[in-house]
Amino acid sequence: MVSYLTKNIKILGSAVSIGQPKKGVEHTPAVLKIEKIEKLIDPVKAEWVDIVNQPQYKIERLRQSPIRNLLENAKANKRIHDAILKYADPNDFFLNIGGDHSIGSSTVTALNRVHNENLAVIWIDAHGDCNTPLTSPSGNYHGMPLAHALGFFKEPVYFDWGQTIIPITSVAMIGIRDLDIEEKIIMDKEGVLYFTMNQVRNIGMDKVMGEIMHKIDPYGEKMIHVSLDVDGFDPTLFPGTGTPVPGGLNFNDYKIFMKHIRSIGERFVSLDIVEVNLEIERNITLMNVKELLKHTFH
Ligand SMILES: [Mn+2]
Repeated sequence: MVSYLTKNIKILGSAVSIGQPKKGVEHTPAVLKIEKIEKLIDPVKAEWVDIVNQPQYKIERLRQSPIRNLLENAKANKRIHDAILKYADPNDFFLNIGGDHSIGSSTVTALNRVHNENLAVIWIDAHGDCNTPLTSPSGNYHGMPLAHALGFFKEPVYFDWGQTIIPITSVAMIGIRDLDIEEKIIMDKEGVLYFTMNQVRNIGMDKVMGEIMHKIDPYGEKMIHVSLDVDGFDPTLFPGTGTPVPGGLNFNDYKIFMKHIRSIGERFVSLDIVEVNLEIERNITLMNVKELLKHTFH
């Protein structure tokens, strides 16, 4: 079987922190570029293509719309969506380095276009990211990107960059352990497939992934994107993240996860790594970002 590892790997930085209130997460692409992660991934085939910056903004303390800093979020997402359409080639592997998870709505919808609307998505996260502007307690867009990409925003959709809606049957989530009450009601009503940490511990990652692949890719023909929020992992491994929740995934879980991903070969097409905030904690987090890259690309 051909592996995704034979492809050229394009790395895009999404230097965005506008989806949540903590500064620092927007600097991660520049730091990882200085750290030369492309050499660690593949000294020959991996290269940075660009770093997309967010617009100037001042965090809206008083929420002026159901989405805090609505216009700046819209602008940042459009820039990332456009950059992916510009740089992503369906024959390459596309690695997107955030930034907070607000970029997830534009990465999955843009990559869905790149792959002829044949993309399935595995979303690793402690949170549901399925709030709508009307249910979100905080108004922070990084808690809403999956709801947006799945078309859960009712009129108005607030902003739209020509994205395609991802079908709900093509999405699964792993690592969930902190859902807001109304968010959980939406996820259950709409039928989002998600596995909580309790389920991962009870039935094991091997079985979780078996069920996920069977559900989101029953005929073995979808392209697979992984949107990896490092808060899906345990905060002892990634303390440098904005909204940590105890009791997350470990590297043994990730190895088993990657065993399933490897088995789909070249249909593993893209990965987001988001919510790495090295200004909250640097040493352990940076070391484990590199560990994560090793487990993914070697
Ligand atoms: Mn997230």
